[in-house]
Amino acid sequence: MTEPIAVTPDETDILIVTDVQYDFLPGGALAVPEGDAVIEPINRLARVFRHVVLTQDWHPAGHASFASAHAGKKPFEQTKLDYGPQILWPDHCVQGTQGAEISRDLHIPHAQLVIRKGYNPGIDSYSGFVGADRKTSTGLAGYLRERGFRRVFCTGLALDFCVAWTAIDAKAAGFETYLVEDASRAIDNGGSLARARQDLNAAGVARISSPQLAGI
Ligand code: VGL
Ligand code: ZN
Repeated sequence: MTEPIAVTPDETDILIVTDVQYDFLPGGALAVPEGDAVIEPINRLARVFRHVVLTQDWHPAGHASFASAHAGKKPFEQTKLDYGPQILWPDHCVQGTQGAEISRDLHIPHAQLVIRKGYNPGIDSYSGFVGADRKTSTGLAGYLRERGFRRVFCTGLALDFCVAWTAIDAKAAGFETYLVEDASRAIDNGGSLARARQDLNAAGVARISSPQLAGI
């Protein structure tokens, strides 16, 4: 998509900033390559959007998505949980730790909601909307609907996991959904970025870059 998109700070547009937390930034437990490159474009976008929601990966110690919780398993290997296949990660974003904090370099004092996700010990949640069991809702779709938003613009970390799943679920919930790629970076493990882009296209999420947004 290359046409400009008119974004005025419209009452029906919302920016979602996913998981810009120290554990996903350089030096963090699950550092996303160039993860810190999202901060400047997100700050620029946030100056234009009147409405912003943040998500925060928020796991209890010993979470089922941690390789350390499965004997003999290493990070980035797969296992099977009750709800299906699960990639195993290094311990990250443990509740109350510094690594789980949202970066102080984000300047979004007007953000209106922080959705925490992945707090259920046995269920991962890449998406800001629904857990990996595809049943446990965070309530975000209801919140956005009740406030009358129509278009959702997704940014943050990581493009191929939490940002992609959040965008796909936003679209499935009925919102016109955009993923702003220059305001996002990927883990890209085992072809995950190419797969995510296919899934985003198939879902009808528009992949855009922030210069396409008029007024940014
Ligand atoms: C994420 C892996 C595990 C993400 C969260 O924010 O993309 N990825 N937990
Ligand atoms: Zn996580």
